[in-house]
Amino acid sequence: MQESILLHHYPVSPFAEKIRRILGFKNLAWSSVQIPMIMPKPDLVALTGGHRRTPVMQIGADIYCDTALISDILEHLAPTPTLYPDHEKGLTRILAQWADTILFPVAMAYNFQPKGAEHVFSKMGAEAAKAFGADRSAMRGGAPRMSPPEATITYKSYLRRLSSILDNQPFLCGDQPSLADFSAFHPIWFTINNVPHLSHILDATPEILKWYKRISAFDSSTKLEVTSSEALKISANAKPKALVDEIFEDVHGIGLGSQVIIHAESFGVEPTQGKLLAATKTRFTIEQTDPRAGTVNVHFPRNGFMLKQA
Ligand SMILES: N[C@@H](CCC(=O)N[C@@H](CS)C(=O)NCC(=O)O)C(=O)O
Repeated sequence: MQESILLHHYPVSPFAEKIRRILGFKNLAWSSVQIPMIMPKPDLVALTGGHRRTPVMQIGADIYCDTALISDILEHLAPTPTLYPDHEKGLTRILAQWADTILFPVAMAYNFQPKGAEHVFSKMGAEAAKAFGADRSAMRGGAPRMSPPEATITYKSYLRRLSSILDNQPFLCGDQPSLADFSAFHPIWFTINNVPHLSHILDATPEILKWYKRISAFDSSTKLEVTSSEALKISANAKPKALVDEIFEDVHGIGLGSQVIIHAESFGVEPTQGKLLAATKTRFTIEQTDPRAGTVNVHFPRNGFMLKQA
């Protein structure tokens, strides 16, 4: 029997929304584990061994970090409807990566301009808002954010580019939805849902609003809430799944079985340490043990992550 999918996330996380919508698109049942928006995240980190970004997917004692990898795992679990239409596989991944790494920070710089930040923070209370600001600034390593005027003009230009694709087809890679749609959706979802008084930026691109409704139709609602301590018990009582036998792609000169450290290339670089079990052409797997989580396999995509000898 397939073990349940647990998504460790919080409601306002755009990257979590990307996965929630994909779960809806694929009609997969899942359980929600609410995690803190800022560090410390002791229960999440017990599972990941250090990685702190949101969301994280857990299936028994297998922990999947980063939405690029989570999307691949969901595709494997439920191949239809596909996220990677046959004729546009490369384009889908390239466009999804553009949306996650280029569109997303620009949209968030726009969303968090003072008028947007005030609105988001007013729901949190002063102390929580201060802690959130300090956490994110530490996470970015003090890197400056785009100024509001630059973010506005750039976001507008990116929206026009997306809109020009949607003039001729219902989804970004053609007649059917693909990963590219879910990646472009989540930053725009944040604008519409969390800073609605700034969503007039979308008025100039009505095709995007129509497309937004098409993606919103994939219902991602979930009924089961699982606490983070229950999630730890689930991993402690499970065994990681056997790894698929894939070619070991060693570009570092680090052998399987070595103690390694893996961390994101940029922002949120909290490392995970453990035993390297696999380094395939697309992913790393590390075994790590925690007194509460038990022995788990933590999986990362290769793109965007760095591996070192511990
Ligand atoms: N490349 C990552 C990016 C994830 C990301 O930036 N998530 C944000 C939330 S939307 C985050 O981790 N924020 C800090 C946190 O939640 O601690 C992915 O695709 O999963």
